[in-house]
Amino acid sequence: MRRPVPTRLAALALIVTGAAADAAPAIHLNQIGFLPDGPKRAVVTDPATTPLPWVVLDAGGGVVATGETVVTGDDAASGDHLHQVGFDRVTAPGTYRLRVGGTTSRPFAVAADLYAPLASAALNYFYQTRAGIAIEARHAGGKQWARAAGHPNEIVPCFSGADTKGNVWPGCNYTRNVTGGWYDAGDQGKYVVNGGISLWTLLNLYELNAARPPFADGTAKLPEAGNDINDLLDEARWEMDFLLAMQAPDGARAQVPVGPQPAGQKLTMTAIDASGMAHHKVADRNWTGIPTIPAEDREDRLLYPPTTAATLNLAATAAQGARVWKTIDPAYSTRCLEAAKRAYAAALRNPRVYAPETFTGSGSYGDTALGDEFYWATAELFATTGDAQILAALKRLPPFADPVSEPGWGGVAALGTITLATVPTALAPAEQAKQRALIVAAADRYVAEAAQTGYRLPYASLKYDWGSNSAILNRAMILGLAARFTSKPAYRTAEIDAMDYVLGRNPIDQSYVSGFGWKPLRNPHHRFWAHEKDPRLPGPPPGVVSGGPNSGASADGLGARLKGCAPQRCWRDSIDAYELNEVTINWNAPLLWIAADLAMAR
Ligand code: 9MR
Ligand code: 9MR
Repeated sequence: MRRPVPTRLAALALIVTGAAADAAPAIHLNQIGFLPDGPKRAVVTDPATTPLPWVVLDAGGGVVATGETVVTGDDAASGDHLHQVGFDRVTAPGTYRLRVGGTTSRPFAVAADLYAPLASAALNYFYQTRAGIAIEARHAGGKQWARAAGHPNEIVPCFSGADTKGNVWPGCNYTRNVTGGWYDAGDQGKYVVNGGISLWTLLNLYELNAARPPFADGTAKLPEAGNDINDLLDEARWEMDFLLAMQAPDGARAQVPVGPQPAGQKLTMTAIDASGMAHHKVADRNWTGIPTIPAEDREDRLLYPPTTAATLNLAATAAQGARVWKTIDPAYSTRCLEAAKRAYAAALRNPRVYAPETFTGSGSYGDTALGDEFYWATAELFATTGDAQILAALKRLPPFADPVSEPGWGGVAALGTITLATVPTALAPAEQAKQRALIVAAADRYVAEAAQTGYRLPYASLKYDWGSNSAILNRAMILGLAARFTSKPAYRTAEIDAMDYVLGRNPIDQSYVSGFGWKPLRNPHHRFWAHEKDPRLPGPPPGVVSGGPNSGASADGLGARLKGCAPQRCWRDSIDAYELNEVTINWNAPLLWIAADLAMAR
């Protein structure tokens, strides 16, 4: 039969699709490479609906593996039509390239020590974000990152007077010396909520690997290196000291809103006994400009009112710290445990003091659902003390049996579950096994999600929130734990899938980590690493992760320009894009955890 002569329209369609099909496929992969025994996957953007041939070439151009892509088709998260390539069988260390159709990828490594440099750099971020101490070139990786101490001798009073909504705060009759700690992010606020999960993540990395913890003394670039104490713990203590300092003294009184407050109305204030509570944050009275070098911040620095959430963050991390430092520094351990118990009692006495959103100059980290914070603190206190009454209370709290989801600053139940699942405690073995099963069940869900996505990401939702990369990295932590508890390789594979995405296997070929990959993060929202605004200032040091795509970005000009983006494309490498390109301690902490986990020989 003769083929029908194409109509003009059909001919046009042929030309159009033909032109698209002729466009070279785009290859997206982890820009730092692959572990020899690990999964090796690339994602290819191409309109072809049938498999494409691929080859892996070694450094000399020799073909070491061949195959055909798997067509996965249209992908809503990226807006792309996709194929996947798997070349796990290339296991020999070396430098390779992947060729698909007419496109050859940039060179990538297959190497066993792939993640050690990333782990070190991710830890060094915490040093470089320290407040109260001069940052030295020899520890910071170069003189461009050296700076004078920011906010030294930070002895601060409580906020008093009117907030942005005209609520009048009485202040307090004491000051606190809160010198030190880590700045939160691109801003120079220091927040107990968020400091808590960040510190916990570092301490957990230590505790989980207590037999052979990463960052033995002298292996990291830190002023404390050589003090006979593990360097990860040295860094963690910088924040632990700060959190301890945020605790209100005995006899402290505060006027605070108790319980949820009707939106748009003045807060109803109640006088409380705030002894042992933690102040929510110490921060600038007004937003500082960009850039602002920490030592040149001229704003008032103030203690903001105590909150239940901050108090529970202190209780949880100080209880965890009491365990970790028990034999290393018994006096410090005792101090931590006493602070934890005081904080816990204070939170029980004042369970509904929420952070108001009525201040300016800093983020609010507001949270009115504190069941998870109570659970986390209770779990940590039980793990440290073995107290039977605390155990009884713990078992009555829903997260003891509820499904686990990845942790975040406002959702910390999983931190308690992880501690119960991993730390030797007075919990019966069968009950510890149940906690592990909750983690494995969450990991199973994430593995299943990865299989549904075009980029093989253990995150199938099309909602990419502020800090989406941290949700993905925190899922990777759950996956890494499941890999430890079981022998199923799928968990480690999905953990690596998450890292592959963060390091470049995404539609915009973006390594979201500074200094790693051929297209790294360069212009975070940061007041010192602000090279984009002032050429005399540096860009970010290596090892800093961007918050990542934010499909809800809307508050600034850039947000408006991103309207309509496919979720994984809602991102720009711009210092102005604070909703999607800030960096912060609670995002770098899981980056460090995963990089160290993948770097560890097992
Ligand atoms: O720079 C601020 C950043 O560190 C915070 O994460 C963010 C959200 O709280 O706010 C940023 O400051 C912006 C402010 O909220 C609104 N005006 C523009 C500021 C950024 O230039
Ligand atoms: O990480 C926080 C994110 O979950 C919130 O949606 C957002 C707005 O409230 O605030 C983020 O936290 C910022 C904090 O408020 C101020 N320092 C920088 C943090 C990261 O952008």
